[in-house]
Amino acid sequence: MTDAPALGTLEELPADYRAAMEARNLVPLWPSMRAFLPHGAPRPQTRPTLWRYADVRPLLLRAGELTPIEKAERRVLVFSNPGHGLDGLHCTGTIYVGMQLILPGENAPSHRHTPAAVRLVVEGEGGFTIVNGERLPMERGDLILTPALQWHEHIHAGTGPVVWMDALDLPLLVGIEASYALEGQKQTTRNAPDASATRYRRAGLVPYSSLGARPGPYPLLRWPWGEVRAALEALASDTDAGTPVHLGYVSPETGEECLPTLGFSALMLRPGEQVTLPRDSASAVFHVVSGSLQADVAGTTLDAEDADVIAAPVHARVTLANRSATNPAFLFRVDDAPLQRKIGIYERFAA
Ligand code: 1HN
Repeated sequence: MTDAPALGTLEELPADYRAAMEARNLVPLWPSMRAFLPHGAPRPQTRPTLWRYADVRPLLLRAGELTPIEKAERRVLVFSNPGHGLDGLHCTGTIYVGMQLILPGENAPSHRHTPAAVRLVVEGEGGFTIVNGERLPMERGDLILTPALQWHEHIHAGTGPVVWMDALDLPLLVGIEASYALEGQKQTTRNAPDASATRYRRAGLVPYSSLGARPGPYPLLRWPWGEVRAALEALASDTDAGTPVHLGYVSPETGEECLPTLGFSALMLRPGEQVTLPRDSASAVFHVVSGSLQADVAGTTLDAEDADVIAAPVHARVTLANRSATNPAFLFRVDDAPLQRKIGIYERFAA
């Protein structure tokens, strides 16, 4: 790369010229050109950051005592990346992540909004989400989609706290000034709970009636963890040590990522295994489903356990090492690769 010449500064310009521009809502580009368009690589504000569930859980449970659901609508603690300022609700530049608590008998009311969301269930039994009338059970490790503008509400019919991780493309929607929500009535559930996971029970098999038909955008709404884990274990048996055991969540109808902006994948680290993920241009958030690992994210070392969350900036090199010599570790990853692919900027780097 050649060294580009330094560009002129604002201070070099005559005061009267600057004042004349300002009065007419004009700004010269060259003083800020390099900040908006750094040479060689992006300069992300996102910092490699770890949130420990051991820290989050007591604060989330206390929110359950302090703030009734009616006063919260969604009782969530947001994993706010300090590189963006805590009020920005950024986990990365495009990805919002928080953890949500619902207590027995509570109902987080029905609404829909332009940001797309997913839930990854962390703990508790008896919770369920209703998406457009479909009742979806929430069990630990399950991935549940609530795509853009789909009605959704959460209900807890069991005992004990239920906690899940929410990931949304909220920062993106805020960035394009398109974020808003509509409140709704309690949904009437169809008499076919978890229908999408029943119809699309197994990869490679689709309802016959869907063959040749134009696929609906979101045929499958829930991926039970037990099936994801079994698929990872099967893949591990056919993957060389040191090669990532990594599965992507896709639409069973199109084979494409299941949401337009965010991508979801699951990783297994075999006992004692260390893997370096192929470096790419996407930003990502890792959630430990179970296990104990050491992550190196763009040169920052972070030790993570069950339910901890790690933010990785765009273009980061990520190495993951299972700290257990006897147990596998499982991770769930959210990234913005689908968005980057759609706008033609997704890159995979050689190292
Ligand atoms: C939202 O609608 C949910 O539906 C969770 O559970 C977190 C964060 C920001 C904006 C909307 C939910 C959210 C959210």
